[in-house]
Amino acid sequence: MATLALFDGPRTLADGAVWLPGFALPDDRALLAAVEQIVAIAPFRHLETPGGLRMSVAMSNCGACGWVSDRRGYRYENRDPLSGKPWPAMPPLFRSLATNAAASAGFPDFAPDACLINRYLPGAKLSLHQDRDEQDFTQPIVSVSLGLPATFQFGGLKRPDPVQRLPLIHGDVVVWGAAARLRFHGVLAMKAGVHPLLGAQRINLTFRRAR
Ligand code: MD3
Ligand code: FE
Repeated sequence: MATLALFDGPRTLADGAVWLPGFALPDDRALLAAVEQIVAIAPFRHLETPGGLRMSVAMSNCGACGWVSDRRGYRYENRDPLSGKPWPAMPPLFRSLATNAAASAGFPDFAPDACLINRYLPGAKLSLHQDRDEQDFTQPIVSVSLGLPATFQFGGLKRPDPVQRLPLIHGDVVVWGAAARLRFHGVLAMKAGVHPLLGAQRINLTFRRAR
């Protein structure tokens, strides 16, 4: 008897951007349990932008270094500024999911040292931006979406370039490398809803090689 396929193969969204619909579905419960363990040590917090605004997305990190923002700027730090302790280790499942996804998208050597964990409650958004705080832009970024659906905005290499809208749902993984690596992107304000596993939230994991 045939089983239901959870993952129907990579799809190219744009040069360098590969969408793996449902790639993380088999691991969703284990991923969520690992997030809960991480945020018990390094809680979600609303970072301040260099301009003094409070981000609507709440963030934490795991791995050797983590992304932070404050009045002094955006950067990677080896320690959680809230506790002064190293960020929680990257769980083996996170690392294997990210490296397997990257390999499926044509990046066999991806070795992430940072995982930023973004939590969106209804109303939270991420304005159009580029990810430029990493050392090596030849390394991709792998994103994993869990929970409520989001409308992702995928623009060009300049802020005013036209923006595509893409629905990202629970279990989707996208690998953003090569020509897509420095494209502007963002997330529209989250709509209210309830996801059967995560409740009224979306969690996004972004795996990066920061250093
Ligand atoms: C395209 N996060 O944390 S993931 C971020 O859903 C971020 O939380 C969003 O943008 C989120 O920086 C989007 C998708 C993503 C991540 C990095 C990219 C798309 C990207 C880098 C280059 C191009
Ligand atoms: Fe980003």
